[in-house]
Amino acid sequence: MTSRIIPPTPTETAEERDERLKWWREARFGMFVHYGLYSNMEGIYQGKRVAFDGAEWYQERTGLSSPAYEKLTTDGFSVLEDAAEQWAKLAKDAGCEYVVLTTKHHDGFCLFNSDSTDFSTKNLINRDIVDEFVQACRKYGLKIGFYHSVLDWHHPQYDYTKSTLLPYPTDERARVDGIKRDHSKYQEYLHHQVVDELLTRYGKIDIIWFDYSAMDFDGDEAWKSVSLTQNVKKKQPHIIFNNRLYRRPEGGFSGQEVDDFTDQMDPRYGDFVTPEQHIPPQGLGNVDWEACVTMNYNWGYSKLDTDWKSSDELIQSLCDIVSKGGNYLLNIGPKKHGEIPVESVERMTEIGDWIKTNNEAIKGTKAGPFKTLQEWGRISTKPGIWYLMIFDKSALIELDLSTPVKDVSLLGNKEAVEWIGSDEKLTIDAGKLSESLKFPVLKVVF
Ligand code: JFZ
Repeated sequence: MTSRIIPPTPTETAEERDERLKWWREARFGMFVHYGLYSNMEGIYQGKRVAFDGAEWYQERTGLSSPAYEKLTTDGFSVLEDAAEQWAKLAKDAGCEYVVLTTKHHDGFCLFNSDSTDFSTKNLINRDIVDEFVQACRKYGLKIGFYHSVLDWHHPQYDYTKSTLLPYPTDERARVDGIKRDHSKYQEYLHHQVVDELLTRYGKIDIIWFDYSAMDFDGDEAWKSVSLTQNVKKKQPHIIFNNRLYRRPEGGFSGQEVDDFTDQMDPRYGDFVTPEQHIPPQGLGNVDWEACVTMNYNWGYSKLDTDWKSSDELIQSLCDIVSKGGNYLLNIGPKKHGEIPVESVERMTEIGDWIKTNNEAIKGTKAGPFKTLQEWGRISTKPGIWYLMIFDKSALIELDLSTPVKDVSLLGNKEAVEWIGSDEKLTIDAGKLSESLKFPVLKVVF
């Protein structure tokens, strides 16, 4: 490994950065879409579930070579005429403010028309799915995010030998062993696709979500990240980007005992950090973060993965993340033709129904006022306002105050709320709130 190049400090001022990140910080909720050739397999290989998770890593999970993978997954691949429209509409109904689509995943297959490869929907089915996606998002007033894998299992010059930690399909490894590769050719390809194609041809793009780097291969060495980032910013100065062009935290993106994003919590590496399948228990202080999460165990659709989280759990996760100052990027993995699994539609719709009533407690709010979490639920805040998002409707809520309360009301409901307030304490018996409400939200005004 050559010595790491520390990317230059961004030239924008703190105020400019705040302005650029404003909509994203207020949004709080977005939808992730994992769709690609692997979706055509629906997580099944030779009649069996290909793996517990990682249906989108189908090529790696099966060990198929690129030609074998291509042959199997392109067979019968077709996309519903209005697939992108369905994804965008669901995001809107769910109360999302933005959607992030996999323009290319690790298998290298492009959902867009590219000058530099035939491995795309354009060549296969004469469709530019990215274009359709962009149009659909604009129709529904959603901000647009492009996920783009910097790993590429298909490009002939992508040199997997440079990292022992980034995955590469086993048979592919055998197939190409001994072949000299020029990784700089791959870097050119990557830059061209991101800067000259994805960020040039589709108008204003709001987020670029790169994926991903390893401890032994990242940043400028791996992706020429300094010029890539500069050129991205030149094309789309307002764009917001994650930090996965740089190495991930020591413990991985998920489940680490301590949320060690310390060497990543720096604007030089990106605008936000990306805990994955994991909500940092104490939040991440002043760092912008977005937890990306699946509804079952897989990002790509997996027919036999029927272990769906309940809508209640997902709504509670949203409240939890918002109460800790993060964003929630909740995934759908459309089926082979782009149809959204009915389970995902149900859950997104139920979240949307809850948000319709309680939008005010989510959008534009900041983390709660207390370090210790409340057992009965979560709190988000705006200046002079606390939103108590109640999970346990039998709880007796007691909160320490530093300013006396002026008023307490129930979002989406006119019924009067009984509360007892002194200068130091607010007491509310949640058991007296209307029975029918799911996760009621009390608005406390100071
Ligand atoms: C990555 C992808 O591999 C995955 O398919 C999905 O797209 C997800 C959103 O992002 O997942 C990763 C990447 C790296 C690690 C874990 C999950 N890691 O290094 O711990």
